[in-house]
Amino acid sequence: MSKDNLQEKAKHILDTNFNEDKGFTIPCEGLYPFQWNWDSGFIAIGFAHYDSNKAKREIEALLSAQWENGFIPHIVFHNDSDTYFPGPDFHLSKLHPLASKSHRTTGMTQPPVLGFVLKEIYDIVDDKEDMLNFIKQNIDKVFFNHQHFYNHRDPNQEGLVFIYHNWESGTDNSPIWDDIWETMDPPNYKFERRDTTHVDAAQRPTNREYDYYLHLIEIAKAHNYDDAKIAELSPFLVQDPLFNAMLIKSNEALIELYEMIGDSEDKISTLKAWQEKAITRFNEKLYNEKLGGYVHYDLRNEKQIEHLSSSSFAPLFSNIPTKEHAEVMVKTLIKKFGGEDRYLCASFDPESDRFNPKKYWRGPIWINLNWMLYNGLNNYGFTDIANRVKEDSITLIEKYGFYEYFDSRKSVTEHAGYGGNNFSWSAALLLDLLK
Ligand code: 9WN
Repeated sequence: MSKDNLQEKAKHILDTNFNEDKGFTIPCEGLYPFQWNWDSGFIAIGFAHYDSNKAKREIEALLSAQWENGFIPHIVFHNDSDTYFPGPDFHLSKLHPLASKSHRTTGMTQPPVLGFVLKEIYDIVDDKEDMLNFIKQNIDKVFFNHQHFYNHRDPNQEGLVFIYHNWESGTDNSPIWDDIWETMDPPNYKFERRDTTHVDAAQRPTNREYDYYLHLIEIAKAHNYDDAKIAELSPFLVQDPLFNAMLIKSNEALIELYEMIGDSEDKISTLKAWQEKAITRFNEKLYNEKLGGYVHYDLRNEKQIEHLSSSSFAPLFSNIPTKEHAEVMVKTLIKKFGGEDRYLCASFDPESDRFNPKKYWRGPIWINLNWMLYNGLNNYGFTDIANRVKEDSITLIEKYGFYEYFDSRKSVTEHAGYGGNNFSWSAALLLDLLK
């Protein structure tokens, strides 16, 4: 497919998935029928390339469901749909006294991309004045969101925030969580999966995995989604390098934007203080010398989770590693993830016995992680390998279509685009890669 055709197809997907009435974009028809937090951020970047009004509406729709304490939820149920489980009646966000009064949402969040998304879309659009006005109207809401993280999700006040659910990580059934599941013994819940009516069950989590996912929510609900109680009681309490890298990248973007807006010295110095503490602690606590990359930290059991995944390289996007560590990370990436027989970048260590090339976050390639990796490698001047990540992403979409995830093995002869089709962020970020 020519570059023009690919771009037209990508725009068509985004426009089709956009809900004109409510002003947001579904990630994928049937499989994900609501507004998802970090999806919306990536989607807005795609829209900024050809329809800045939709980019703005996307962000406004997400922020319209911000809680009164600054929290931005992971799903906003603007609309009714019975094609997804668990829906609003399961999540019951209203249990939290400061939950949005206007929208039903979940009581968990997702990687905080909004800050850097505002900066990206500002850089993309032609009408800078118009976009800066939009940013002025919304930036304090994002700042408030970061403040909520540092006040409520960092019990040690060390600059790193926790997630209490694998769905907050965005990398839902990564093998990283397997050891945590071993510490839990939830009941066998009765529920009706909807995802496996849209997608081959072999590409999705197991029912037993859903028991863990639901159980974590039940614990949070039993305490009205109170962060302090969750920090005390949740068996899943993790400092995730991807999540924290997104927050740090967003802090950096907010500083740049507030500098452009002017008259924001207090917020800038608060952001700079968060940044310094966060980056220092991130490097002390999440870097793993033996593996040559960043890993997750299990805050409940006080230990690093020693596995490499695509999240291990996300800190490059946020300028967190030293130059020396970045060089080691690139060697790790090439050696473990980047053999000649593979497209970059598998979501989990292909040398691990937990690697599964077809199953959701247990191995396949995701375009949003590739997009970060591409930009991160470029940040540090590793342009050859950055271009390889970009070319691989384009090749996979050209070959298989705008799927949710892809097989990293070049040897596969059958169709190797998995999960949902016409997937919004694959389309949006392709537009950005082709710019
Ligand atoms: C749960 C929407 C979301 C993405 C996540 C991805 C998947 C949901 C699910 O879809 O998660 O949030 O039901 O599987 O893992 O990253 O935001 O695209």
